[in-house]
Amino acid sequence: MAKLQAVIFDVDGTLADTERDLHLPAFNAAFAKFNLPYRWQVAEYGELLHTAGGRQRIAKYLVQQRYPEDVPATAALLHELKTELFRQAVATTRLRPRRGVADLLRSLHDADVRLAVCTTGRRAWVMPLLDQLFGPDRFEVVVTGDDVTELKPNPDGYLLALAQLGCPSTHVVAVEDSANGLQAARSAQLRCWVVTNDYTRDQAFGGAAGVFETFGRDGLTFEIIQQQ
Ligand code: XBP
Ligand code: MG
Repeated sequence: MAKLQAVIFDVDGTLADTERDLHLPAFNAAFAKFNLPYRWQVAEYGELLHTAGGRQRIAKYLVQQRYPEDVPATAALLHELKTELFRQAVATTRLRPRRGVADLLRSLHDADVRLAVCTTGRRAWVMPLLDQLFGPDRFEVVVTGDDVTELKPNPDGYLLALAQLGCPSTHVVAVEDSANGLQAARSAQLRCWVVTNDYTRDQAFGGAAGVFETFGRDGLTFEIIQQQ
């Protein structure tokens, strides 16, 4: 088996459970500040999450709601506001990684396996979130939704992360939480381990190297990833 050289982690839902309690309230706060009547509910947001990218998610919703004004321009403004509100939430909330993630990162680092991130999220909040969760500069490469035109399930983010790592895809694995993320990693010719969460548990994960509900003893571990 090829020696594992790097692991590329997804952020939302994988490194931390950020969607229900952080992203969702930020979207609703942006709607409220715009005096729009929209308020996404927890279950409804699970469906909306099938659209990667907050701006794209808002635009699709505005179209569904037959919003009468300029949808692309309004979605962009709403998403800029949401991104700032989310950045503020990250700065003022005590956040924790998913259980088992910190140990996994430590084991990979101790085994000289390089760490990278590939997320759809915006860099403005991704960097402070990663710093708060894991300390500064824990990830050698961080690819965000700002760095590519096409978002997951398109593979461009993972292809850029591989290029910046300078590693062949045969020596790198991805860790994701969603079908969108798995498809993006697989399209970049990456083996991909999936750790689900409440929002993604019922999605289809064909082609995954393995699907777990957690990290750590009963779930995805360093030993399992090492076996490649
Ligand atoms: C999940 C996403 C993101 C977040 C919201 O990203 O699809 O859009 O839901 O973040 P990941 P933005 O690839 O890390 O799972 O509003 O910044 O897009
Ligand atoms: Mg995710």
